[in-house]
Amino acid sequence: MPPALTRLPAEDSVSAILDAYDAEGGLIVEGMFDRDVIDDLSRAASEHARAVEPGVADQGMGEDGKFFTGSKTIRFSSLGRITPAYFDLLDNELFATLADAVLLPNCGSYWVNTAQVMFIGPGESAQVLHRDADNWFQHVSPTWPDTPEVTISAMIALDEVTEEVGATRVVPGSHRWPELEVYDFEAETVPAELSPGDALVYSGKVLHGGGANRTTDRWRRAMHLSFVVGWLTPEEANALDYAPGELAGRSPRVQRLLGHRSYDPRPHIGGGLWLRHARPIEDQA
Ligand SMILES: O=C(O)CCC(=O)C(=O)O
Ligand SMILES: [Fe+2]
Repeated sequence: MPPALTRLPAEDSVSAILDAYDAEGGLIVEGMFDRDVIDDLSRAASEHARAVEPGVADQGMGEDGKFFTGSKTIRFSSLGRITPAYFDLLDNELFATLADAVLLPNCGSYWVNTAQVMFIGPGESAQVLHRDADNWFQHVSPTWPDTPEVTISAMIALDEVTEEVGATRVVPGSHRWPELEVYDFEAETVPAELSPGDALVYSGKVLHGGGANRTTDRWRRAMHLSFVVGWLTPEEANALDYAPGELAGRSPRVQRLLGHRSYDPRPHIGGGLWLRHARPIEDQA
């Protein structure tokens, strides 16, 4: 097995965290999210999960889609609809600092790609190894392996996440492998074991996948939150979850992350490309 992923406390320096991220393609940040925010999300997610059948999040592809998302796994999004603690998660300062450092060299701003509860059920098999940036394959394929970073992800523990219940498996260093398309199901992986509030923060370029749940009666209770550069379309149509004005009391960052602000390419080029319309647009923060 390759060496375990680097684990650093959230209080460590941003440069130490970014160095580990660059070197391995991901790391574990301990205590990244406030415990009260995590407890709130955990409660709301568990309650909502009772109404969700395992395997229904099949990417609209039936059995073929479950190959990726799991047939014994509960997944759902639109998390701001189940608890406002989600907005606190989006305002997390350390994740903002890391995402700024990784993504802002390549965009004027970024937004939420997807935020999903991912509860891996007893007996679920391991997810296929993949790179999250392959969502935008037309960007990744011609530029690999020097692909500019377009997405950063976090797997956030809502409960103890052990290897046995299906901790995310990561192939450290695979963000730099010369070959993009790797179908090696035997690749050497390490599990990202987490306590509540810890996060696996990883590059869209690193190979990883959900682990098998080898228990008969316990769930892998975690969630995923990822950002993508503002010039690419996210996996989820997040903006539709909130009516116009509904995010007025939230921070400008939350409004932007959820698609309630225009894209401004500055400082890379020119100015905002939007025009004044019949409806007032937001002032730029
Ligand atoms: O459930 C996990 O640990 C990882 C899930 C994942 O990587 C994905 O669905 O893109
Ligand atoms: Fe993934």
